[in-house]
Amino acid sequence: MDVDAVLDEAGVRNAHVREYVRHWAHVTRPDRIEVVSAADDARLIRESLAAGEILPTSDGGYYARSHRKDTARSEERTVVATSDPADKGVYNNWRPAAEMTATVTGLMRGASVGKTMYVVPYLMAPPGSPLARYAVGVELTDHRTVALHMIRMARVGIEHIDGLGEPAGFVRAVHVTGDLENLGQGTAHDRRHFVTVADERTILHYGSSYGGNALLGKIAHGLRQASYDGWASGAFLAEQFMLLGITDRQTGRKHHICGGFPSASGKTNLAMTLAPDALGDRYHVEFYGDDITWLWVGDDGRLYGMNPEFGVFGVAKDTNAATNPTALAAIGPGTETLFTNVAYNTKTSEVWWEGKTEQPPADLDGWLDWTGEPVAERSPERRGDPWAHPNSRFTTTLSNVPNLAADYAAPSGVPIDAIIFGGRTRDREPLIRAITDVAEGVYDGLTLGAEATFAAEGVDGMLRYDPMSMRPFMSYPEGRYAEHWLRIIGQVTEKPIFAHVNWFQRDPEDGRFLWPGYRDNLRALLWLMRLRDGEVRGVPSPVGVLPAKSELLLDGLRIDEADLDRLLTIDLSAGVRRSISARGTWPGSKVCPRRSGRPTTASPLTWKAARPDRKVGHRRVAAEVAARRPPGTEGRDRRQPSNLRERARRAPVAASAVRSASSSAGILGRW
Ligand code: OXD
Ligand code: MN
Repeated sequence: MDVDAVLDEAGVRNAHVREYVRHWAHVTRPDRIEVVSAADDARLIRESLAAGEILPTSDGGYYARSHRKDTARSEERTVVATSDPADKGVYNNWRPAAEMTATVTGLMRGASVGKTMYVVPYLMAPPGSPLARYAVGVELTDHRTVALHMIRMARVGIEHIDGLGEPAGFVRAVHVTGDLENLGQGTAHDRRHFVTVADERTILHYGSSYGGNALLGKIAHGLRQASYDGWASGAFLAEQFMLLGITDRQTGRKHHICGGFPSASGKTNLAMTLAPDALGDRYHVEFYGDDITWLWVGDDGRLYGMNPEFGVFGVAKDTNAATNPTALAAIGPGTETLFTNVAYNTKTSEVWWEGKTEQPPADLDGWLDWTGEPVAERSPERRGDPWAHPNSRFTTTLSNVPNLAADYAAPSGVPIDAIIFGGRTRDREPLIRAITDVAEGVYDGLTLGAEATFAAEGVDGMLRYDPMSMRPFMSYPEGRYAEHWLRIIGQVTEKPIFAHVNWFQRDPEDGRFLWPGYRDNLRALLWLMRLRDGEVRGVPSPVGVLPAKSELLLDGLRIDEADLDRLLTIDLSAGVRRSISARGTWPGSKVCPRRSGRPTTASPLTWKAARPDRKVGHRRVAAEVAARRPPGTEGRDRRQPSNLRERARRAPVAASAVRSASSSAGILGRW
C-alpha cells in the first residue's frame, strides 16, 4: 500500500506526521489507511451500521458492544514510561521507556493485518487556547468504533496538524486492538499493555478497543500525558476535575467551580446539575465539563480552567430523570449518542441500563443483555444478573448538553473561583467545609479518599486513597506533583477558595442518607460562593469553616433539623479513634497500610483531629520533595528555591512542609 499517496490525497502535509504514520503502518501492517475528519462521521456511521459493528437505537443514536473481556480500563496493565528512573512514583507504574517501547512494538508488529488504520488528528483544547500546543495529537487506531468515539470526544480534523513545527509538536497515540479473545486478560500471561512514554510524548496502547484504553485523546493524552507536560513545562495542571459555572441573576455575578471526586462519588451528576426549583429563578447553573480540567495562571494572575474535551463519556448506570435530567436530555432524540454495553432490544431498538427506570422492562421480548444474550433465555442462576455492564457508557458531544455554557470553548478559559474535593464517606465529613488556606486546600486534595465501593476488597467503609482523584492517571512522582501544584497556585494573585464536600453522610442507626443530594448539592456550593464573597462568615473548626445553619439557602428543602445539625458538624472524637487505627498517610511512607498492594489512608480530617500538632502528611510531602534531586532534563522547569530545599531538609518534626513550600513559592496563604 502506498502510504504517501493516501496522505497526499487527504492533504496531510506535515512531514513529522507523515513520517509517524509511515513508521507505524510499517510496524502494524494494516491493509488500508484512512485519514479521518469530523466531517466523515456520517459516512463512518453508515459503514459501521452496514458492517453490523453498531446498531441503530430508537432515539436516532447507536449501540455497540465491546468484547466481553474488554469492558473497562485496566490499571494493572497501565504504565507510564520515561528514560529517567527518578520519574518513578507510587502510582504511575513507572517502567523504562526503551523496554516498554520495544515490548509494545513487538506486540503490535503485524497486528493490524486485514484491518484499516484510521489516522485521527485531534485537538484536546478549544482552538486558540494558550495550551493548544500541548493538546495536538494524532491517534492511529485499527478500530472504526474508536474513530467514531474520538470524533465525539475530541476536536478531530487535519486542520489541527497543519501548522506543526517541531517533531514533538503532537502526541503520537498508537492504538492497536489485538486479538481480544486470546490476550490472557486478567491472567499471569496478560499481553495487554497501555503505555504512555511521557518524555517522548508517545502513547502505545495494545489489547483493547474500549474507553480510556482505546480513545487515546481522553485519559492517556488529556490526563497522563498532559499532567506530565504540565509539570515538565511548569505551565499548567491537568486534572480529573469537573467544571461548572453558577450565575446569580440578582447580582449578575458568575462564579466557576472545578473539582475532583473519586469514582462513584457523583462527579458527572454534579457537573450537570441544575438549581433546585425553589432557587431556579435566581441561580443559573452552566455545564463546562464532567471529567477533565486543565488549569493555568493567566496574564492577569488569576487561575483559569478549561475542559479540553469535546464530548462526554458518561457512565450509564443510575442515570435517570431524578439523578441527572441534563444527561438524559444530552443522550435523547437527535443527539446521535453512541451507547456501549447497555442492554438493547432487537425489536424496538430501545436501550436500557440499571437505574434508568426503577424496574427493568417487564416484557422481555427482544431484550439482549450487554453480552448479547437474550434476557428471556437466561439460565435461572443468571436471572438476577445486571442487564447492562456496570461500566456501560454513553458518548455524546458537549453541544448536546442543554445547559452547556455559552463560553465553554472560550480560548481564554474561565477564571476559577473555587476548587472542591469530595468523596463518598458515610460519617467522616460534613456536608461542606471551606478551606480558606490554599496550602491546606492543596493538602486536602492530595489526601483525598472515598469509601471503597467494591465489597470484594473486604474494606467496606475504608477509604481508598485517591490523590486529587488522579490515582489512575498519575504520571510523575507524587511529591513532585504536590510541589507543582503549590508552585502553580503560588503564582495566582486572586486565590481560589478550596472546599471539601460530602453528599453521602448517613444516619448511623438506619443507614439512610441524611442529605437529599443531586440538585440540592448546589445549596452547599452557593454557601461557598457567599463565603468567598464575604456575605456569610461560617463557623470555624479545626478543619475548615462550616456553614452556620442560618447561612444555607434552604428554600423549598424539607429536611429534618436533627439531620441538618449532624450534616453541619464534625465528630472529632470519632476522627481521633479512627486515626489511631488507620495510620494512613502519604503514599510510599512506611506506615501506609496496604491491602492487596493498594495503599489506603484515613482522611485528612482524622489525621488533623488526632495530631493537630504534627501535620504528618505535610512533612512527608516535603521529605519527598527534598529527597529527590532531579536530573537536568532539557526543557523541564524543575527549579526550586534552594532555601526551600534546605529548609525542608532541616525541618523539625512539627514544621509543615506544605506551609514552608507554599511560603517559599510565594503563596499568600488566604484567598
Ligand atoms: C474514567 C473515565 O475512566 O472518565 O475515569 O472514563
Ligand atoms: Mn474520568
